[in-house]
Amino acid sequence: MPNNQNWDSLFTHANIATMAHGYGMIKDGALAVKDGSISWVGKMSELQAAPEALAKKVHDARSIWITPGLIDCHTHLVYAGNRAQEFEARLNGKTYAEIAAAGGGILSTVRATRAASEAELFAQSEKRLKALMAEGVTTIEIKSGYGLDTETEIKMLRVARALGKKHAITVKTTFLGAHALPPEFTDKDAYIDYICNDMLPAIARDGLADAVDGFCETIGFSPAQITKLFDAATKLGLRVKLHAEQLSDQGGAALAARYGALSADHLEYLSADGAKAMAKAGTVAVLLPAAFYYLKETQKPPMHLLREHKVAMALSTDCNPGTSPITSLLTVMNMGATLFGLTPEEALSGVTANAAKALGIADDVGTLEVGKAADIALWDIAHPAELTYHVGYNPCVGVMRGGEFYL
Ligand code: DI6
Ligand code: FE
Repeated sequence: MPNNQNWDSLFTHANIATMAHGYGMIKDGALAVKDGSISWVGKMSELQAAPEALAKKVHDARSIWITPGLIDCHTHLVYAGNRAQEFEARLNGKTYAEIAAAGGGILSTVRATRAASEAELFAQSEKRLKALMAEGVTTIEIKSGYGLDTETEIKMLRVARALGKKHAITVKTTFLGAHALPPEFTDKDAYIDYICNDMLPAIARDGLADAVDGFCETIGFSPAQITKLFDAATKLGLRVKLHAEQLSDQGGAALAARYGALSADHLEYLSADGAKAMAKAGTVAVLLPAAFYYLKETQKPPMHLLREHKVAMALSTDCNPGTSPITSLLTVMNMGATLFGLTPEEALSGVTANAAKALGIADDVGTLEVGKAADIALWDIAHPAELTYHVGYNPCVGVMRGGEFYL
């Protein structure tokens, strides 16, 4: 593409990891932005005129690295309260089952989330969002699932949408009514019917959910119940995804694949058949090493199967108050490497190109290619592997989202 256009801004002398096919490195590169989109990317030596003649604003990146803005594609970021005391009780010897029997666990977050006003819920969730954004996150998925009644599920999704309106971040929302059985129900089938006939139509009517998720597990919902949920979602034109094979092999990944799911998430107990089905359907594997870490799990996702069948792998925080109270996607990249064996290149693909695929927005974001949104993160690092290498150190020195500069 000729580069004699009238660009809005131009980064010069940058090291660029486009993330189109692995790192897609361009050393001493340039990246141009026009009307909120990437309008040119290449080597400095390919620029056809002096930078000042090509763009209104020129930013000399002085060897800073540029990557796509990071994408956190699986979070339960919107909730009220926290479960630090439950965490402490577990370290003092109480089991998760004992805590749940005493009214703790997911249901304690449900109580707090139901009791919180929309403004309180927004304020508490916003703090977590800001922590993620400080590390270059420009797109986030946020699930409901701590309301478990129509009113509170809607409140959560409205808060998620409002966070995206106020802040320089794209928010994709997911309806997770099928997260746990609410206290008003004793029968899981009856609750699934309530979701399909009441909650889901109301949420779809208001355009509050971009996708539908469920928790397929013995302590969650059965494959037959998830099938009902997916039928209802599909009828309403909503894409699906699934918490699958986290604690046992329920055949959830293959079920998700049959419905053309965007992703199947967790996958510690994924079978070879599940991996094959995902590969065939183009369903992304979303790996959540922080939940694995907090739960002190020992069974790792079968990386060899995912690689053998070429299933795209994404990485995400699973930010939630019970099993993954973490707001650092960079730390999750490190955990993906140290706990699951992802290479730093796979880890970075997992929070950019493949995370975009997991959200069905790979045409818009996830790589630095002409025509995609100018969502970019700037890093004071010498090599992109550093993003996976450090823990507790944030080298993010700037963020551009949709062509606007932040930080
Ligand atoms: N799997 C999990 O690990 C979390 N939800 C899910 O479906 C747990 C959420 C919580 O304990 O609050
Ligand atoms: Fe989750």
